[in-house]
Amino acid sequence: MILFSLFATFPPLFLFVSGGKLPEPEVKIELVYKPFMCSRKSKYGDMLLVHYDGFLESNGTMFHSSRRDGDPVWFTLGIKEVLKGWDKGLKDMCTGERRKITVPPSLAYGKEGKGKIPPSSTLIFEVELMDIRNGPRSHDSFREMDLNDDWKLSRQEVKEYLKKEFQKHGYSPNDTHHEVMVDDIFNNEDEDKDGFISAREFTYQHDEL
Ligand SMILES: [Ca+2]
Ligand SMILES: [Ca+2]
Repeated sequence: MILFSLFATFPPLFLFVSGGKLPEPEVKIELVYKPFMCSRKSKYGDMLLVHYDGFLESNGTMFHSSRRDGDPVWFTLGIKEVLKGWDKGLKDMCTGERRKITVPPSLAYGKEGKGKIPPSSTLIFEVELMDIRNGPRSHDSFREMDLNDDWKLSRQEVKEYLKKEFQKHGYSPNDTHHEVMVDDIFNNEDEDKDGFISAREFTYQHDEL
């Protein structure tokens, strides 16, 4: 249900979250580096680009490093696209800031663990925030997409937006997938099927938000 998620092409590493039902433990946040300039802080709905190293608290093993393994990762904060511990631990962060967050198992991979993560693992992440963008669901991105300011999005406007976003990430502007994506988006988002996505349809459809 995460629409306008252009960045599905940059799959987040942690899609599945299993958490406890009891009072949720907190994420411990330690500031490693705070940049002098901070014009904007991360908030729910923003898209964040991060580099991170992940360690098991138990023995210090590094189980993943985006720096070592390749590219930084884009994700949207606060929509459960990543571990709960990330949604909780990476708010109010400045571009360039570095944090160490300690995530209890219930906000990470729970009792089962996953892959390299043993059951009931507390995880430590050293995260550097590289960039913040308007999230797909923000008021700001709606205004940005609505080129003629009529408070609804036409197919053309959505297509323009996709083109722009893909170009930013180095894709060809003539990618034929755009048509398909626009179809998909309208199938899901245009609830009353009037051929436009209204501000309301855009903003409120998703239960996750
Ligand atoms: Ca419009
Ligand atoms: Ca509509």
